[in-house]
Amino acid sequence: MAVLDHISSQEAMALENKYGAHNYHPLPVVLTKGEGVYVWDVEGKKYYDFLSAYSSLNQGHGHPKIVNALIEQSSRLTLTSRAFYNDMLGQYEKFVTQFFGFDKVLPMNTGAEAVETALKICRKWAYEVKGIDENEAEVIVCKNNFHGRTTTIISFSNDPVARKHFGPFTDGFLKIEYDNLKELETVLENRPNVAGFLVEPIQGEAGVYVPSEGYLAQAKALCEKNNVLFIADEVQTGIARTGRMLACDHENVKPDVLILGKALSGGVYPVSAVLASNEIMNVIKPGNHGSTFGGNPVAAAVAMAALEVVNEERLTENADRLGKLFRSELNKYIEKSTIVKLVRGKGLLNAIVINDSEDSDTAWEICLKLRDNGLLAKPTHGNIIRFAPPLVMTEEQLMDCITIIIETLKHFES
Ligand code: IF1
Repeated sequence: MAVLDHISSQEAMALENKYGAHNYHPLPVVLTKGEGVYVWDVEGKKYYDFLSAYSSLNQGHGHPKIVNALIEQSSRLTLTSRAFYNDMLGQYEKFVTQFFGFDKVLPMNTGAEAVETALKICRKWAYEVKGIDENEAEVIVCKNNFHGRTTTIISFSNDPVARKHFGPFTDGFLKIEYDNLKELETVLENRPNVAGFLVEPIQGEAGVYVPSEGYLAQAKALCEKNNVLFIADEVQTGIARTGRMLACDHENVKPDVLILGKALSGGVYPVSAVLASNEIMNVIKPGNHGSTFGGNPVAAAVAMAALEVVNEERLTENADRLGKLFRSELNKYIEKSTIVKLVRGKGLLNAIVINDSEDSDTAWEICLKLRDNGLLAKPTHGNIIRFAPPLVMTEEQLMDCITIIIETLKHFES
């Protein structure tokens, strides 16, 4: 089939609506090009991207260094499967483990696959190292978590839309309240078969919910005391997004098991990873786990380039500095606002809470108006709007975006 080189927004949306499964409700805008912090729709209108594909495009759209890595590697060798060695994987494994300070990495493709991988490693470690009886291992998770879409992962979600009619579910998960150390301590003390604690350092889907200061450090200490693995899902919060390389770095916490995805490839290619010590990772033996595409040479080349860009362009510092500016400018506006309750977040992972009922469509209407005014963002959980621009943004661009956001919000003030 010939691909049309021009198609209108209406035509593109009609095609998706007719031929695609209806598993999303996108903002009506059809994008065709991206560069840095900008994207363009098929009619040529330019926007600031304030979602960055859910924090995947930290390095910005079309970063030349990452795209070149993709082009060069894909014209030489794309895939070997893990049935054979390739000349890129080992180099990437050395690079990524040294970059994050772990002994070993297990490469996968999507965030959900990496979460599944971490859970399998944790269970196997529980039986073979910790000494829990077969099939008795439990993993603690938090209410309102988001870790992906597989059957096991939705088994411990409490989002009815994500779960309904997908059962039966996987056993072995204990749900506790997020940001509640007391409950974590109680469960750890009363359940001897707990093997791991899986946690998002900031809950993204729940509405960019930042836990109390000290939560991660104390949770890690409680896990250590009880010989339980602290498993950090940094798929969304990792790779400079929150103003540190990892969100756990804010509290100097080193997870036992680290899960990465999204911006590990700069949004260029699906690349995810699980990192851990030799003691933990060595429970995995040939045949226990794998993936056809996991650790392929293109992923290896792209991820190395994407991580180099983060350091070369000091994206961590930029996210930290611009994030503070963003929240302080918005807070000045919120003081006098009736439509916005608050802004929260860390680095350039932020959200505003709209002063309206959970089921109102105000946040959606605001996002439509933001789009008209040249900025793309998406509501989460009804009345919350997430703001996560690429980290390559300049201060001048951010100030321009703040003006757009504030001018848009003014339309909705009563
Ligand atoms: C969608 C949210 C973001 C994640 C964490 C694992 C995964 C994700 C912490 C799975 C994925 C996504 C997927 C996306 C929406 C999105 C999301 F709104 F649902 F919460 F980013 F904020 N761990 N998050 O956030 O990674 O398998 O998708 O690669 O469309 O479902 P994946």
